[in-house]
Amino acid sequence: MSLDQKTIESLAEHLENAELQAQDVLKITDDYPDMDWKDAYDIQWEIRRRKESRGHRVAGLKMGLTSWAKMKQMGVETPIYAFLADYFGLPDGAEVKTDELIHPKVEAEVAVVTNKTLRGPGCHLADVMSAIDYVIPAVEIIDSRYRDFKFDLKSVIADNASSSRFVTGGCVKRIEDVDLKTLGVVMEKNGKVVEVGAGAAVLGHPAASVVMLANMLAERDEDIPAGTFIMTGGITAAVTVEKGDAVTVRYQDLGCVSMTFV
Ligand code: OOG
Ligand code: MG
Repeated sequence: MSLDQKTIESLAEHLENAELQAQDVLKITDDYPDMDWKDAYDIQWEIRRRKESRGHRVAGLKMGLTSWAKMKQMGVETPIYAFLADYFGLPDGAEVKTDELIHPKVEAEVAVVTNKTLRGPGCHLADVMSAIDYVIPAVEIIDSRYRDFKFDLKSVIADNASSSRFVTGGCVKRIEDVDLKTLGVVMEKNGKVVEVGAGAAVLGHPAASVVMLANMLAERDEDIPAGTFIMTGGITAAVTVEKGDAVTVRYQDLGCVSMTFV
């Protein structure tokens, strides 16, 4: 750890205010080039603590930068995790309030819901497969608080991995009725196909993303509680959206998730 507790708290406040006021900021490593990985996650966990202390609940967890398309787009090559606050969640067909966001992008993801505690280290694919109850189509709306969506890994971890909104929809299926690896997705913006992909883009299999999450959380002596909603990471590159845009993502055998930006 290279930052003291006071600095962790003030950086958490700084980044959370940027989120709440939809105001971009400079990446924090510009001012704190020596911060380490633990500092970065400490800031994220402090943002989580701040929200919970105001009565918000954690709606789930997410992994980010789990596909090559995302890593290449953002210029970083390590997956990261973050949390989802209750007010991030929107229903299918939602009107997303663009004025509450800085420069939103959408990502096609598959989410899962667990039914057992998952704890690393040493968590593996079979543990995760036997702990997933349901698969839910989900579209994440990310919104980096950093100017021009430019950051390095430590800055983006501290910024809760750009988490901002997510929309669930389509049909929920039991894990045994879905092949997560070959699951196809088609993203359309204003009626035109803009991205296509399959589940295997996420670390070879979306459940591998949950394996990694359990093992990363173990480094902080945390686990994934039973009943956790987990978004496994964008399958394709993220797509920029603006006020007036309509987005639909079609999931093979799982229906669609749609939203408009108002
Ligand atoms: C970081 C968040 C990435 C994903 O699914 O890969 C993410 C970012 O690209 O801003 O949520
Ligand atoms: Mg995402």
